[in-house]
Amino acid sequence: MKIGIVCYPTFGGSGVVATELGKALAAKGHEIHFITYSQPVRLDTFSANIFYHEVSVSDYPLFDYQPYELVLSSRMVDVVKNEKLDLLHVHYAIPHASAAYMAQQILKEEGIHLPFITTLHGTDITLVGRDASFEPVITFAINKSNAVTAVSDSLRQDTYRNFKVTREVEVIPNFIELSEYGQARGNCQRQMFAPNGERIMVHVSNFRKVKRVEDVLRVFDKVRKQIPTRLILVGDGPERPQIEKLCRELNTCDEIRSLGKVMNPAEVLSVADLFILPSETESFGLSALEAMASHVPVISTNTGGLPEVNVHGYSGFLSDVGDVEDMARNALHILGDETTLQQFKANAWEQAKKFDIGFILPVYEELYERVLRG
Ligand code: GMT
Repeated sequence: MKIGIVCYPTFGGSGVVATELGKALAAKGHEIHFITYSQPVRLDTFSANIFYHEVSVSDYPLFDYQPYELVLSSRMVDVVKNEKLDLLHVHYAIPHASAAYMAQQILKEEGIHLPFITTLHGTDITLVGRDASFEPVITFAINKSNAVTAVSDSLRQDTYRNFKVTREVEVIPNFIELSEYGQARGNCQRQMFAPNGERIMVHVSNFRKVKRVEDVLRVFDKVRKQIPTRLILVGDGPERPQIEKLCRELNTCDEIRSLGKVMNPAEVLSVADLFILPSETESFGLSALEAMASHVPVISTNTGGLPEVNVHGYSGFLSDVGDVEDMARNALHILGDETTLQQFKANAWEQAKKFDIGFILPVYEELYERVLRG
């Protein structure tokens, strides 16, 4: 099949999932065309089956806001016609689903049938998309998609709850290429972060409010008072200054390493003992799955799709949003003795196996074939 993939090319989970999906489809012989405003960060391999088409918005002085969505639709039309694509798969509804609908209508005028599939990832439904400034367009674009998928059952339910969606939303969970994760990866070594054999906690996110990174620091502060532990922060975003301020207040800066945006978090995760994700809402929690694939148990909240990924008392623990006492208690239980830690590490890996791309890729292929059959 010739498939166009539209996504955010950034470090965010939706872009990572879209890129990894495209890479895996290309490896199976499909021709994949990424249509994005810059090279996707995880598009780091050469493949004869992968093509990249940049969406470039020119800066005309009339516009206070550049009409990206129109340029995207035009680019979709151009690529579909010239590369003879069979279908488009758009990741994150805003504005990709409505841009795809517009492209579909333009192509229809020219006698070209272009089905498109929309994958909902989370904040497009649970936060941003719910806003009245987006809601009617999102509802329309979801209903007009030829197929709609959500990355968890929780997100599927949120979609029905928040929007007047009249069509079926299928759940296809996120996935990982298990072989790309594991212990002792790249140049990363435990001694770099924990020179005296301390335990290592890791948090990976885009440092937006929804991630509650302050809770990471508060849990870490409680844990390090009982067990020598170091914290590695991976990622960057608007909450970073707030986090730096809090680590000074808690006097923990010397025990925290902030690595900023990291191209391959698997390397950092390979030296970790515990992952922490205290999000306010999380439709899936891809970073938690990446941790588990690296044999790292997860302390997370019980919100959104997280219970579908992290199994309470097995691959880690789930707590109510904001309950840092409970998260710290659970972290101390896991890190407290070597036998318990090794058991949770093994369980985390077992749980991650269920999301291996080998199981999920055929589900997407079957969906594409079904959509093409009409
Ligand atoms: O977590 C983010 O803020 C980024 C966002 C994205 O769209 O890139 O992540 C969402 O999609 C990921 C991939 O499907 C999910 O793993 C995340 O849980 C989801 N984020 C939220 O729901 C907050």
